[in-house]
Amino acid sequence: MSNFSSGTNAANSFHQLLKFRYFYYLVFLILMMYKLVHVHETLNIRNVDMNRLDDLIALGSIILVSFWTFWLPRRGQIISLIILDILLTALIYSDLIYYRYFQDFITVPVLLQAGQVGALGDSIQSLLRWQDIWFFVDWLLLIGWIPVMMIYRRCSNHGRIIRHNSIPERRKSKVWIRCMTGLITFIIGFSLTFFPIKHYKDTWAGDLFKGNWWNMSLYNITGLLGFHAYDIYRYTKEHIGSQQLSAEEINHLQDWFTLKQEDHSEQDELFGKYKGSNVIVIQTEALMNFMIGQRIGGQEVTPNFNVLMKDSLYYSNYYHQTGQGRTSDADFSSQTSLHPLPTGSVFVRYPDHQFDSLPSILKKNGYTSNAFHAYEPSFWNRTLMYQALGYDRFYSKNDFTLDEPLGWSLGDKSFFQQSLNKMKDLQEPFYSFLITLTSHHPYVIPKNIQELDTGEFKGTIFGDYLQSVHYVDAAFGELVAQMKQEGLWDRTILYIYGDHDNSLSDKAAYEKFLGKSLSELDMAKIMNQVPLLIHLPDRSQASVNMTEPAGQLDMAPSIMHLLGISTQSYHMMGNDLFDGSKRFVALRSGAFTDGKLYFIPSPNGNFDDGSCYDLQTNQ
Ligand code: GP9
Ligand code: MN
Repeated sequence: MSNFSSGTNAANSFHQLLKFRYFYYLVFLILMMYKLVHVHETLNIRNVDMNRLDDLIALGSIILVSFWTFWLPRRGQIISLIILDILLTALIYSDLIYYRYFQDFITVPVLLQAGQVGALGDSIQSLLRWQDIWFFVDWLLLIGWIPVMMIYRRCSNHGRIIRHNSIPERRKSKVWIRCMTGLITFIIGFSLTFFPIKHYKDTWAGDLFKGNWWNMSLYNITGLLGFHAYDIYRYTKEHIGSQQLSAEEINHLQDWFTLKQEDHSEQDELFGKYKGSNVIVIQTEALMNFMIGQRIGGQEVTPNFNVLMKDSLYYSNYYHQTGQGRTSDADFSSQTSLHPLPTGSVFVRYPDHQFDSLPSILKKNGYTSNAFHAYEPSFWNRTLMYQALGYDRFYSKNDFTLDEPLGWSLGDKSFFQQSLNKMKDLQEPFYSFLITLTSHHPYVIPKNIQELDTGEFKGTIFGDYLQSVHYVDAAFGELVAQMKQEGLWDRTILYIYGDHDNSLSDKAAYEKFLGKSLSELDMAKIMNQVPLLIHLPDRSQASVNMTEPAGQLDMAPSIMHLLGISTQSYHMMGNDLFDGSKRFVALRSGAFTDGKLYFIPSPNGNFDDGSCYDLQTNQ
């Protein structure tokens, strides 16, 4: 008898529990939390102790996507939670698979660029792990649960009694309770998400949302669901409702390009002189112009670069034209001959656009185009952007052996060596774009590879900068030696430039290093000039110092000139360094120079408040 009554009690409690909508919601929260935490651990993203509030953000974001289910009747809520579970699981798991391949998350541009997901192709199977079954364990339980519930409902007559008891007053009060519960749940979800994110932003995360350079960093702040919400917001802001150009504006722009072409000549003897040569471009991290040819304590800072100059064209008034997109802007403006954006990076904001880019144009002309950079492929959204720029392949960190770990990743010496080894298998002619990394801020390299005596700069970041540049310079030396050894030297154009400044703007350090006081104009030049060196296969133009102004936007049209490829049908804003046309170099800050004048904009953005210098008199 007592067994029977305890059995009935248990059945009743079970029944009560099933009626209790919070029960389902709680199960949903636990399942989703488990999946987010599990995916986070599986990803093994280099994380930091700073992220102590991640779990709160994860919980808050699950609540934010599901709070509204309280506004539905109980059955509606249960069905909605099941649908949400299926959708969120699919999203989380797709992200995991995508991450295993690309070290990035799925974003709106990824979904719109079908090729990107398609690139997984045959690899998908190899990306699945048997442990992943844990992501779907609730689906399996659900499949078992549905028939149990159907049998239970058939046997139980409680449902009918409840229906009889539902009088309008009670129904009204239930609706009211539902509304309030939904609202309170929303407030809890919002607080759990918003306040920790704000805390990160106010402490270590700073300008991440403005810079937006890496999805992984955003993820570290927002969590996975927050990242997707932000990505949708970012995409919508950029693409929907944005102003379209009128036909008149398009014509006006087209006229500008036509006019520019009229000024452009393809008749000189250099046009096409190096037709069919390989091209290796090296974009060097933070390589600035001020220390080229300089010595410290009698020792040359860039001895190999200095030797190379004797064999090459050197541009002593070459400017970086980057904005907030830094390395990615230098890359973009050099490859497409277009200005980067005033805010953010083109790589991140417009990877779905089409560009007249050097790699794609060379490809059309029979070249094999490849990018090499031994870092995370998703950094600066390169995986996506390098497809848009038309490379055949992007060799990222995953394609290199980390046999010289240095700074952020692989040391430049090994990076060059391994890149050249990969080029041996490429069909010639090839276009290879290499981005170095060792001389990245904060410039510290281990003692055992420090070969420069930085004297009074020892122990300062400025000294560390010179030291790391000295290392990169040694890497240039090894690169050239290997190119000569492999017979590449005489059939390859080598184009080396710096990507941007070193972010060290303390005038006193430059004055001490250069041994003279520096004016506003001197400092403007120092912070914006990076070196450009072009080695031509036949050593013609050896030891020529080009003093006319030039800039990163000039790379694509100039290399095309040497290879004899017309720029007529393309949209390029830069100068052709070899056609003898007048130069005009505009920096992203609004500064500009034509070789006679140098304009420095005012911080207030008002043109009239800027300073304009006569470069003859420096007045
Ligand atoms: C990392 C490298 C650095 O891949 O390009 O970018 P930066 O911080 O110099 O813009
Ligand atoms: Mn850089």
